[in-house]
Amino acid sequence: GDAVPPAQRSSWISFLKSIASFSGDLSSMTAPPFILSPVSLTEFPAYWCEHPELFSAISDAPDSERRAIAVLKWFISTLRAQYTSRTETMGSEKKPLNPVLGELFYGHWPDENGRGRLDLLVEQVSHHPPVTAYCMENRSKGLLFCGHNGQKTSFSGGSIIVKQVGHAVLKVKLADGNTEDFLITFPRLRIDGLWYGSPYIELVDTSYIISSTGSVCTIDYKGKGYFSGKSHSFKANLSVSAPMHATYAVEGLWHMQSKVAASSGSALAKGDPFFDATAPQEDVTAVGGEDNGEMGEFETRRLWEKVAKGIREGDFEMASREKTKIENEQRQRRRDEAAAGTKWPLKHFEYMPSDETYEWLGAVVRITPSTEEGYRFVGNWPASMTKD
Ligand code: 0T9
Repeated sequence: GDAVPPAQRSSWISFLKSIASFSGDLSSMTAPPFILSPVSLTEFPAYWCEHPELFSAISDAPDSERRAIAVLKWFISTLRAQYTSRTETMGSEKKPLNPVLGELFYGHWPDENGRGRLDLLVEQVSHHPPVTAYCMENRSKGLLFCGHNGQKTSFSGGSIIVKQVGHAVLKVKLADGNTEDFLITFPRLRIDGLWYGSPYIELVDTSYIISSTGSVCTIDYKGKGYFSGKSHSFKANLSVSAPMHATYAVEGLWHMQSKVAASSGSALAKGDPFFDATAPQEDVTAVGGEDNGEMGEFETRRLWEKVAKGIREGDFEMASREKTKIENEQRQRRRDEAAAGTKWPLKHFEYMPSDETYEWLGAVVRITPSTEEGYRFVGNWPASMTKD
């Protein structure tokens, strides 16, 4: 079926044409109303927090072999929300709001069943091109996960190909006082279904999880017609070197079930279920910054309030008027800064032209590119988030 409303057909086609003839920053292109989402990209890092109990379990693992498995399980558990949730809740992938420089998002997931409280902080660290930086911390468990994400898009065979530019590092504080670092890279996306106005994401290519104790996990993603022939298929090959050498393979569907396909170690047995993304889950509603009455003008839900309301209620005139207001205000700020010779100060991150952890751990798999910029987390958690 065709999901494009008849009155928006021609504007959808010209949108697709401009995508096809242009590669770069899609987020700033104007799209027809039916495809707009009222949610800004600064809220997307919350997908990493959808399974706080699996994140917390990383710190409970007794050795680096079981820790590598726990990290893989947590990583796989986030994919369903990251890549299928808009299609599940809104009927198709939608175009998110394009964050402004300095836009912020805070949230936390309360402590339940001993999992510890999980805090999330997000800052838009670049507007042109869009780059979002984030940090997620479970202080009581000694877990800190920080990363940044931008996108390079191109058009091929009727689909949008999105290379995620950026990476994340998970730091696990161990009982002996040492820290284990995991470099996590992101898969490539193919956005299909564009012609019919019902875009959805397929994951393709490879992503990695590489640890400072020598474990290497290579995750291959395939759509319909590969491996199992089903869409959203993956195969993960994990090799660990401590306490002993062992290899594991996990395969399945990242939005459904996966199982252990091969094992040479004792931590998992061939045939064991690995992760079930369809299993009912405990309530993981985030508590947002709006609850403590200190939401500033740059916090995403306040900044975009009227635009989001317009999109939700079908008042696209108001949405577009309010969006123009925000954009003009931004342009004015940039002009004022240029005139004053100042730069917008980031609140929580510091730009690094190259990230040592990426280079060091990425070298293990001869990662490309061999070097990447990074954003060092400088802290400054809002006072309300460090209370308990
Ligand atoms: C990091 C994620 C990312 C952000 C989104 C490509 C995309 C922007 C980036 C990569 C998250 O951890 C995971 C999920 C979805 C990604 C988005 C899907 C998408 O379509 C947008 C781009 C910018 C568009 O809006 C393209 C135009 C649109 C009409 C297609 C629906």
